[in-house]
Amino acid sequence: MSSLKAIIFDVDGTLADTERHGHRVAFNRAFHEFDVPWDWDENMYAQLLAITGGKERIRHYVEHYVAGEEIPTDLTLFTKSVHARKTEIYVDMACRGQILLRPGVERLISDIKDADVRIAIATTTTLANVIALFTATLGLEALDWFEVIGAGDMVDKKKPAPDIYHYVLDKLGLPAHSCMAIEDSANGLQSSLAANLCTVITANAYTRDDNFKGAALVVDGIGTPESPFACLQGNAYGAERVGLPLLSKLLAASHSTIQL
Ligand code: XBP
Ligand code: MG
Repeated sequence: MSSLKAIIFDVDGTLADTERHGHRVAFNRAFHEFDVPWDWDENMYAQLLAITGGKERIRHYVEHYVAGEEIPTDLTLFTKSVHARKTEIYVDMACRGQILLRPGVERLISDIKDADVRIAIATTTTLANVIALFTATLGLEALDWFEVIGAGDMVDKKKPAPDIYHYVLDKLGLPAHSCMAIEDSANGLQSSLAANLCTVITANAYTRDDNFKGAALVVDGIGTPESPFACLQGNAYGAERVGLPLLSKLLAASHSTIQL
């Protein structure tokens, strides 16, 4: 079994808390502009997060919560149009610095880069959102740090299907057993596990109660020197932050479990 060669990050909920004050707000603004009386509050949005992908989420909402004259006549066209506007709004919010990276993320990415371990992205969100977030938070040069960015509609089936991880592994040219995934949700974990990736979960308020069976470790964040992570499931080997030493130990442990 090989050592750790690449780390594949999810974006939404993992690298940044994008959902509550980012995507949710952008969806609602787009609905308002399109003159539909829909407003997703935090509780409704928590339920809708079970559906990954913005277009898929809008369609699901219309099919399950909207009735009568409020149902758009051409749902596919409506969904596409309102989602395109939602993306513009989200990109604008990210460019204005309204969406921040989670604590410890910048340090972790910098450590991985310095150690010559490869970095990639596997996300359900639209590529433009990822570019805007990284450029605004890490700077334009950060786009070069991510060797592969697998995003949105680049694959047919979004998470929890493994397609986006297969896509990224294929582009990296690496086998799953030499890579690790960092995720925040049950949908993300199902996706990475189905691609045979050893996975660490950095949970957040929306996903804390998800089922994380099969994760190598579940913590409540990357952790910083001032604010170490809380370990929610698994063996953190005494570490207080997610870093390369811990990730390497977890990958090695996953190999020995497979061999048993
Ligand atoms: C993230 C998502 C995304 C965003 C919206 O899931 O489900 O759909 O909420 O993005 P994950 P778009 O973190 O598991 O990748 O509107 O651009 O689709
Ligand atoms: Mg996520």
